[in-house]
Amino acid sequence: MLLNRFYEAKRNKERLLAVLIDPAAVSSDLLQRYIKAIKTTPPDFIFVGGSLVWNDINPVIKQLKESTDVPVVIFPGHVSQISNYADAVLFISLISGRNPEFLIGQHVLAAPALKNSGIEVIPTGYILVENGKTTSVEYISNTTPIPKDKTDIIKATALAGQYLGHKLIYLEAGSGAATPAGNNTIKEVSSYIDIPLIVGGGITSSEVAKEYFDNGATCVVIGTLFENNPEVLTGFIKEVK
Ligand code: 1GP
Repeated sequence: MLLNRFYEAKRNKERLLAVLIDPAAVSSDLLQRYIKAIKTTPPDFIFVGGSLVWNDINPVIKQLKESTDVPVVIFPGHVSQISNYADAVLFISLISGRNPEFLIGQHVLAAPALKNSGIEVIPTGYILVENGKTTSVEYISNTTPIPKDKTDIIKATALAGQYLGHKLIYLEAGSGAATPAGNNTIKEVSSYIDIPLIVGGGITSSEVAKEYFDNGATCVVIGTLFENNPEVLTGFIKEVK
C-alpha cells in the first residue's frame, strides 16, 4: 500500500518528493521531457491532477506507468479525474472550505467508480491557506482559504481532519502561490498532528523544500517549477534528499 510509504517516511524522517503533473497543461513533448527527467532521477511519487482538467487523464497516466516505475497518484480537482491506470488516488476533502460539494458531494459521485477501479484510496484532509493571491483551486472550489497568520485555525483544522479519519493532511498554498506556506505553520501543524503532512504550492527552490522537511513535512509537492523546466528535477532531488 502506498499509504504505508508516507507513514514509514514520517517514522524514519525520510523526505518524500512528489512531482505534480497537470494533464491539461502537458503536451506530448513536455511529457517526454518529464519522463526522461523522472527516469534519470526518480521522485517518490508522480501526482496527476489539476483544478481545470478538461481532457481525458488516462493517456497521460498510462504513458507514465508504461515508461517509469514511479507510483502514480491521482490528485483530483474533480470527479472526472479518475483513472484505472493509476496506483492510488488522494481522496481529498477540502476541509478548510465550507463548500459541501468539495467536502462530500464529489466524493459520493466518485466512490462507485473507485470501488470498480480497485485503485488504492487514500483519505486526505486538504487545507488551503491564503498566499497573497487568488489561486485556481480557491476560485474553482469557491472556498475561502484560511488566513496565513491564523496558525491556531490551521492547526485545529488539521487535527479535526485527523480525528475525522483522514490518513494524510495536505497543506496547500495553491499552485503558483505568491508566498508558499510558512515554515512556522508547517512546524506547528506537523507537531500538532500524528499523521503525515504533505505540503505544496509556490515552491520554487530546493532551499524552501529543505526548510519544509526540516520543519516536519513528510512529503513536498512541486508542480510549476518542473512544468517550466523538467530538467531541473535531477539537481533538485540531489539537493533536497
Ligand atoms: C501542489 O498546488 C501545488 O500542492 C503545486 O504548486 O505548481 O506552485 O508547485 P506549484
